[in-house]
Amino acid sequence: MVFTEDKFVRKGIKFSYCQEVIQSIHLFIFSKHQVFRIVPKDDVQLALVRVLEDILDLELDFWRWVTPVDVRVPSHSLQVVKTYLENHCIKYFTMIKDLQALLDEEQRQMKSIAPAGNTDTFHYTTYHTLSEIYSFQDMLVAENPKLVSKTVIGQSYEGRPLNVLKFSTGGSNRPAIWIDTGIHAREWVTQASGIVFAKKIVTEYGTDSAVTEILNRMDVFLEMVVNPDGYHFTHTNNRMWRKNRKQNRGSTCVGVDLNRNWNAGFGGHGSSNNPCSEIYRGTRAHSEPEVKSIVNFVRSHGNIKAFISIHSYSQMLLFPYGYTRKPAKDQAELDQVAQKAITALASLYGTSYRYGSIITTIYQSSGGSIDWTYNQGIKYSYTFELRDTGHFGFILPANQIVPTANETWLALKVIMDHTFKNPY
Ligand code: 0X9
Ligand code: ZN
Repeated sequence: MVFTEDKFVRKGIKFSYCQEVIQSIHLFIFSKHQVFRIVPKDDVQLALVRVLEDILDLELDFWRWVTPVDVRVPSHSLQVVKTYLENHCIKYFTMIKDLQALLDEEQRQMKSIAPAGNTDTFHYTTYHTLSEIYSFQDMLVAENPKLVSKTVIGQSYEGRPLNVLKFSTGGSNRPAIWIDTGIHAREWVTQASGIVFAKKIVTEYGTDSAVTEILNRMDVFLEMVVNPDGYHFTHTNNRMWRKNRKQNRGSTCVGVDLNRNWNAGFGGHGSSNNPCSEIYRGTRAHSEPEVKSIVNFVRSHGNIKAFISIHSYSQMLLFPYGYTRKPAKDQAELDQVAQKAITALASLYGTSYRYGSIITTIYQSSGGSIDWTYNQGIKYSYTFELRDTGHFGFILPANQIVPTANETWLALKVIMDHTFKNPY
């Protein structure tokens, strides 16, 4: 029997208790789910691993599709998958022994912290709910009215506001840099890093010469939660959710992969037409409001010079293309800037990144955001895959948020500075 909040209140049971009960009814529990790292030795073995993806009963969740492949295996499938891999002599090991234990720790950490009243006391070292992020944005705007403003560029599928923070010291329609985080819901370190970047911009304006010079001539736009419905869902129902929450017609499977929905090689290899797939592209390019809102914004702004979209995990800095092997016409320059950016990133804590075009460095993927922006003429189009390389994967411990954001910020500044110094 499902109790409503109302019934509990009427029976005089404490609201906080009933909320917990209601949430647990819908919450996915990942007890004894394990994350395997599978290391196929050649393409034949890789193909054998990919076969597992089509056996729906196994309910596997691929965290990384390329070698080494990371996959979450529910407890009921552990034995079958192990036997299959062993029978085919495919090497694998367990990266995460009990996923739920990591999630419990993540929750414990989040709940141990009281909400902050301003952006100085805000807890940057923890993960936050969507409403906490929205209130962070409002606090930052209220505290820095001359520098920061909030633009709502549209509404998500479920009607949530798509907020973009604008950092500007004046002028009109100045050349601009776009940064987004959280297009994939479960990549929590990205939304958390977006918060840190926002605070850094306001503290470094006037104290850091590069940031000051850039902001004296250019604007910065930051969308911290591109996929708010998905993000909310990761907090309330399923921590491992990736897509948006579109109710797909003719299917019981929910969600479109917002990084397969752009009009750049839309429908090509590395995307799926199956609504149940994690890389489902949607019915047509820009069908999703979360994507269409950015498309409209970029088009109507008309003066965006760098577009940086931030994911996790794998520690990579990528540039176009993802849908074709054809090298981008600015490949040499993009490559050089990427190399400089990852060198700056590594200078802080030694974190090492790979870099290169999407298709040669990670995998072929069609309908991705930065391929579209690049084809629109935004030369400095980049994608990051933040920490780590798979030890914790999407469940990066909260104590790594600030170090991750700090090192990434150095790389972002290299790209921003290069954009500033190389007008086109
Ligand atoms: O597959 C993706 O969308 C990204 N990897 S993730 O594990 N974060 O999902 C890679 C993005 C690069 N591809 C394009 N921008 N086309
Ligand atoms: Zn992603």
